[in-house]
Amino acid sequence: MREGQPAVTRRLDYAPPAFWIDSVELTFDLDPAKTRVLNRMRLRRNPDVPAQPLRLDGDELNLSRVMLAGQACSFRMDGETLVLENLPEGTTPFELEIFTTCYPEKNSKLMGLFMSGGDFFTQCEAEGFRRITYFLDRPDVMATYTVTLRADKARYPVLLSNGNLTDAGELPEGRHFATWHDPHKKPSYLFALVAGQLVAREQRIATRSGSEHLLQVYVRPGDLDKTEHAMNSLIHSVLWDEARFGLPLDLERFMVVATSDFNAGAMENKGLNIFNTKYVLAKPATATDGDYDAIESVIGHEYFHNWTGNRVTCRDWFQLSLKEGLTVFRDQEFSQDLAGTPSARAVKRIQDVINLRAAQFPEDAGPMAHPVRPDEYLEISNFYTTTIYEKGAEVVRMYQTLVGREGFCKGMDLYFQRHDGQAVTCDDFAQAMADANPDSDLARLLPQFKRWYSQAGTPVVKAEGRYDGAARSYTLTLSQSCPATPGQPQKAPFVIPLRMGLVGPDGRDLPLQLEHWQHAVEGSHTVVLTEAQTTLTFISVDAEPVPSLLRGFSAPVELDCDYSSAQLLHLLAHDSDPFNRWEAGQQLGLRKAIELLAHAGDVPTRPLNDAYVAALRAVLRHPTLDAAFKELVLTLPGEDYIAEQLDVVDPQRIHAVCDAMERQLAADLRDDWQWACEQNEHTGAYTPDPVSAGRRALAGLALHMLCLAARDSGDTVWPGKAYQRAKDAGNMTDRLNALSALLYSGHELAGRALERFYRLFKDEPLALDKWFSLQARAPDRGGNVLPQVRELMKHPDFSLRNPNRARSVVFSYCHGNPAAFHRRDAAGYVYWADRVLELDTLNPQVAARLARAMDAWARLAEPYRSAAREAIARVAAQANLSNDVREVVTRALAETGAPTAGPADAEARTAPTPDTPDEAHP
Ligand code: B3K
Ligand code: ZN
Repeated sequence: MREGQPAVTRRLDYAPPAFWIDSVELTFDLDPAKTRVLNRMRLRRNPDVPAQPLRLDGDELNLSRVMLAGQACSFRMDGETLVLENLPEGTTPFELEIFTTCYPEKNSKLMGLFMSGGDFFTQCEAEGFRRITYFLDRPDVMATYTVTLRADKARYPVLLSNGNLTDAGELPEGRHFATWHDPHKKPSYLFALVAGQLVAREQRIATRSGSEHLLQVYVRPGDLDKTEHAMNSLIHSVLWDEARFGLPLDLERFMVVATSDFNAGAMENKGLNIFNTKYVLAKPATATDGDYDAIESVIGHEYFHNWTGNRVTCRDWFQLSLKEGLTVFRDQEFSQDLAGTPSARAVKRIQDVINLRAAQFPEDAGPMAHPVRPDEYLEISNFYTTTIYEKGAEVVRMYQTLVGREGFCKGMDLYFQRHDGQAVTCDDFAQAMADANPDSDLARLLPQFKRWYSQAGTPVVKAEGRYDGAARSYTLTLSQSCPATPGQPQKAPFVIPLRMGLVGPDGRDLPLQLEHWQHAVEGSHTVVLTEAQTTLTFISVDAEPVPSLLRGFSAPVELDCDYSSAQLLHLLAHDSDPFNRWEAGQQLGLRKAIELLAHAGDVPTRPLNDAYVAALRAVLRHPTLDAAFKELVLTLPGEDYIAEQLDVVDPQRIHAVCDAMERQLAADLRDDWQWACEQNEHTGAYTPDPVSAGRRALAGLALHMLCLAARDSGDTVWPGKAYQRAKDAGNMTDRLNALSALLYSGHELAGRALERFYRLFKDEPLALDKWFSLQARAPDRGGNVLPQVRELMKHPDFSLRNPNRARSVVFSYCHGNPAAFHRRDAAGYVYWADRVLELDTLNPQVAARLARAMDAWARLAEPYRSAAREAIARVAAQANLSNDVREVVTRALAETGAPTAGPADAEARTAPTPDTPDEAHP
């Protein structure tokens, strides 16, 4: 909607539909310039709703004809809505026929029916089906679909839609047709069609229950050699969902199709998943370990939606996390189960938490903060957020923590028993979990637990411990609070499962015995916090322990504990919980960064103290820890995560602090990096398994550090090796790590290595995206990145219309390179505003994502803050903005943020407690 006042949709305004649609027959005459769509529906009035006209959603459609029971029928338009008033009374079903046309080749929004590489694809979630035909385009209207596709046979030999192929044949003039019938009722957002020149990797599988299925992965003809991993991931997904949750594949045929023009990562259309090529195509030469992992988890994610999303769907879009949070949780569990060893599982958990903190915590602290179940939206596409997905997954994980793995499976069983085939709410899921576990803390605390769905913001748990040697007791005081968020100044206490242990002086877990307990327990215990403040007293504690809190990141909260550096070093050396062991190292790094940021003046060249460096060396040289875990511990906290801890953010200074810390680590551990690189650089024939991927990651970090150290020492050996590696590596992970080590250390060989890379991969779009992205994320040297980004946009391989390419350049710069983007001359912001406006005319969803690069503007230090506000205001002043961008910039401008202050006043939101002089300092 671009005219008049944009309409806000509110959760509490939900009303059931006035009509049901039982079945739909769609016939498409596919033509890029003008596709004709005949829609024959059987509808009936909903007897539970007072009689009213039928209002069918539409968007940019060209209406030719409406027929009721075979007769022309009167209608009127209310904006884009088709209104039919003279329909039969009573609840007898009637047939409506609507004939429309649409223009796929003009569809740059990539919602509805669009072209990609000359082939037809669709994207209907959330509200794209209304761009294909007039419909009750809402998830609680579920119908049976029969779809006939007609098209030129030579140009579009493959014709696909949901369900089973029931008929196919020739038509006059070189055309052909295919008819598909989907036996499962579904909401319109799960409809899909694909037509084009595609080839498939096929695999027949038999599941545990003995049923047979055909799995297909469709790609463009040259890409078949990059589909093996996607197929393997799909097979693993089918087997895992059956084994872990007893959920079988309910279709004879399950198809995955890849397109290179896609707004999202993938889409779970029933039986016909459509994927961004990024999450399908991989071979060792073109895809990194990270790509292999992402393919496995996105293939899993979309497949798991078949039950959590498709069989049981959402009543309305406010319930989005019902399917997304649950399905992210399931894909995270799938990846952990596939990773196998406890260490590999912990690595996956740590990576998930890094992502949550880098993206969701800032979202919860910014203008777009919203509860896991939002209360209102202007544009639903803006609410496919990390809060709905990743925080939603943490909420689901807390159910499992509270009721146990078995209890969680029981809850899932009951959820499907009650709701299979229905469109339901987050309350229904919560109730099933509680009812299946009537004696659990969850059942007792359900109304309070559900605050996780209604209150936005990241809660803070403050912990204070006191050891009483005489009484042999340890008292832990835990207080929770939650910052105000837009529209929610006050928060009530959450239910917070806090997994914890007490680490003794020898590094082992002490037995845990709360004062009212008869016996002690070994290892960890989960405390369930429900009050603003809770005091726990542990007895029979023989020596002063170091508390290890929030083990495994048992709740999506920030922990504020006044650890001394010595205590953190103790946890880093010994914690039996790998997550907290890693976390202790991160907290040491974070404190040091915050301490440096609190002081004005030049950043010291050697900011880290010996004990911290020695502790990191000990991890790096550790004889039994896995390489993947070492790589995570040795990676300093990210600039975004550090910024998140501050009330006033100076991105340049944060970068300078991180740079100084990293350079010292590079220099002080030079011999150790060399050792680590040599130990891990040869991983043999490529397989994406966690052990060899971990070794490549550690070798990559070591090479990065060695090139960084070479910059200061003048050494040419390691940059030379990096160049060779960028040239000859047998897989993309090693090649890209080497190229990035050269580029990030600013070595003169970087230019040549980049040129070579381009020549090698100019015909591989996904590899080329990496080439673009690497340059847009490069360290800023004298303001050179922005001009470089502008140059990249002139490159013949650049196109703003292709979302992957736009993301690889524009997003990499605006979202992924804070020190280059936040320029004192505001040129980064001018560039951002220009691109948001330009993209908005092409693809509002992509534009709105870019618009969010300015979410944290109100906490910026001057001169960034005023310049950022001005740029946002310039976008907001544009007439005819899409609802997508309008919502993001309006919310941003409503922020007031912290009082303006220079970098010298930078203050930590959770200020570190100054260490006593005799304690170790990081
Ligand atoms: N459900 C889709 C998301 C579609 C995005 C719509 N703007 C992918 C997923 O979460 O599985
Ligand atoms: Zn999803």
